[in-house]
Amino acid sequence: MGKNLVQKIFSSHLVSGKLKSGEEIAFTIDQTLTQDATGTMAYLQFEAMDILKVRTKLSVSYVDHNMLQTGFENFDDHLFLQSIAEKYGIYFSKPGNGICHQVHLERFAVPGETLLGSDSHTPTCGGLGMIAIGAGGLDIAVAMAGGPFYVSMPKVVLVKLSGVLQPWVTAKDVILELLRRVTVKGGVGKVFEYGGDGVKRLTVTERATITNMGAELGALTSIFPSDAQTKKYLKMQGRADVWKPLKADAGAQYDEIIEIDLSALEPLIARPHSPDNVCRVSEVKGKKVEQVCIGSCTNSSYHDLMVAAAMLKGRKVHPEVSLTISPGSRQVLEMIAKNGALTDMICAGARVIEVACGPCIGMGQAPPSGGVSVRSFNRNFEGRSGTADAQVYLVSPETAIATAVNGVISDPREFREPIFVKYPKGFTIDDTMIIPPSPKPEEVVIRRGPNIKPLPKKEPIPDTLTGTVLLKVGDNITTDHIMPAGAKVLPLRSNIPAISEFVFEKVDKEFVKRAKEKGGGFLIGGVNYGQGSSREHAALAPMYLGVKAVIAKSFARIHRANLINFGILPLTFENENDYDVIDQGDNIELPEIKNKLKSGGALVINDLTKNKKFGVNHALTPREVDILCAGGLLNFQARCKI
Ligand code: MIC
Ligand code: SF4
Repeated sequence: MGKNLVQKIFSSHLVSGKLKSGEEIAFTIDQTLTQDATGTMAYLQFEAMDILKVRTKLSVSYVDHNMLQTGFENFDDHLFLQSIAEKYGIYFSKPGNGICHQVHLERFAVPGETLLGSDSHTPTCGGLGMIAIGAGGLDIAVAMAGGPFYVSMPKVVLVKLSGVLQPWVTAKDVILELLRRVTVKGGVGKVFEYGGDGVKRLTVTERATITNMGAELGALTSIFPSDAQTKKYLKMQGRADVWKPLKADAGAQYDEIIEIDLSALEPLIARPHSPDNVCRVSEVKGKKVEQVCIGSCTNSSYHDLMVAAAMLKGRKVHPEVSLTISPGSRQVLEMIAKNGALTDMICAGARVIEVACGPCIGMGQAPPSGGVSVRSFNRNFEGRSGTADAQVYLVSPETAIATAVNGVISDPREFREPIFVKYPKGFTIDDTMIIPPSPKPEEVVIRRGPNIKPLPKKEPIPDTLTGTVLLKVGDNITTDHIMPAGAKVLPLRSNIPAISEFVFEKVDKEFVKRAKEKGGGFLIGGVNYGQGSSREHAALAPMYLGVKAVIAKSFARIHRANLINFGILPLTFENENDYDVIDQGDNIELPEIKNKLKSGGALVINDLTKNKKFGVNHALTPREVDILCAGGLLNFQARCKI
């Protein structure tokens, strides 16, 4: 029987398990990436493993998130990361070189290899034929130490593309269409493999926009074949030597097939406050906007910015709109600076901001109170922009620029004649902001600023867990709800005691006080609990506050793994109606938990306040049970050495 592309790459990297959906598999990791906001923790964890040099083919540490330096913390972290990279055999991409996913695609991605990154949008490199997966920092630390990555074998969905995108309809509209159909929880436990005749006309950067935002489907990853487009892109990056053809075998089997006719798509828009709240741009056009932002790891390629510049040439940004543009990499910025496109943007009145994540993670450019912000980004969760009552919409750069010029949400098809971007023969290549590891690692001294605090420790779980329900939340709670980001909180990523003060800040201001008074306890969640980012701080900080278990209707993959890695039990209701029975403030007990996890016995929760019992499931593999019983992955690793 023919293999699909996902099966091919998994089988060439398989360490254990069978490629049967739902079974736990372990596979080797060729490359890792970290970014600064998750990287400091990942490297503290790596240091704790006592290994002299990374054991991957390639590891890269990027600085792109914590770029505002309003205090010493972020710069200190950058220096820590640079010295760690020099010492342990890691390449260091300096602040200003670009957003990790964009730079990795340009300079490092290799078709057919595996990449694990401490950022949920790591699947971007799936656009170049890699199996690229986002995970918590601790999983990246283990991979850097040479350990395999464990995951439950996903279902493989073929997204069969046919037809051709019409003028002004873009790759962003393809992924928004998928989000409209599948929703933010529809991809959990799945990989989206793209195929069909429509694939061959999509460029690598268009493919990367689609795989990037596959993260919003909750998918493990997304992948495109490696073909003539891939070869062309790699050649333009001066890396033709790493190209190899890769595609599914004829007759390959899939668990599901989704068909999209590219010719039938229209410009789409995700309305507040979820990336799957999608409708046609034409349905909301005319709405007044205060801000438009172009950039983020979804849409900040050379192509995206050239289109934006061409649309702005000879025009002006609407007087009541603030337009920001943040290029995805220094390569892109340098090229648009040299060819004059940057001048067109500046003349039009755009605010050109740093090559970084910037407004996407609330690092500046918060919209005004109650303001409408239209962004070419991938997430529009409530409050993520830095303004609690802002209304954030997600669109293609084309729709965004049409909107910036008109001052109201606009359908780009009404703008003017289609624009064709002319490409030079090759991209401008200058890797001088990527610092290679030191040839004398023994001489490198790690620079540790005062904000970098040691990792908190967790004890093995006791036989019986008791405590109070500290908080009950609804469906689709994001990691931005649990552990907010933004300019104020992000500098505390290396300091768990300090960052813990902000847990659930935007959901319930009293949460931290309550958790401390009660000496920890439990959380109750709805479906898709913990969707969004890979930030392990959304598990680490609750762990620090004494959270013992989260009982939810279902979990997002990365967050579930992070909970386990930090010794917090992720449990699901056997009967979802019990969610309605249990309340915040109830005292509950999970008796003989350790025994039952080990022996496979049914887990029961005693709600002592309501005097009721109900069943909960865990779906933990034996390995995950051992990790939890040890009090988390670091304790577990220390016992069994990788
Ligand atoms: C995000 O887009 O939410 C982030 C910031 O890139 C996160 C990582 C983090 O919280 O540091 C992600 O997507 O994983
Ligand atoms: Fe950065 Fe935004 Fe991409 Fe996250 S989604 S990596 S914050 S640009």
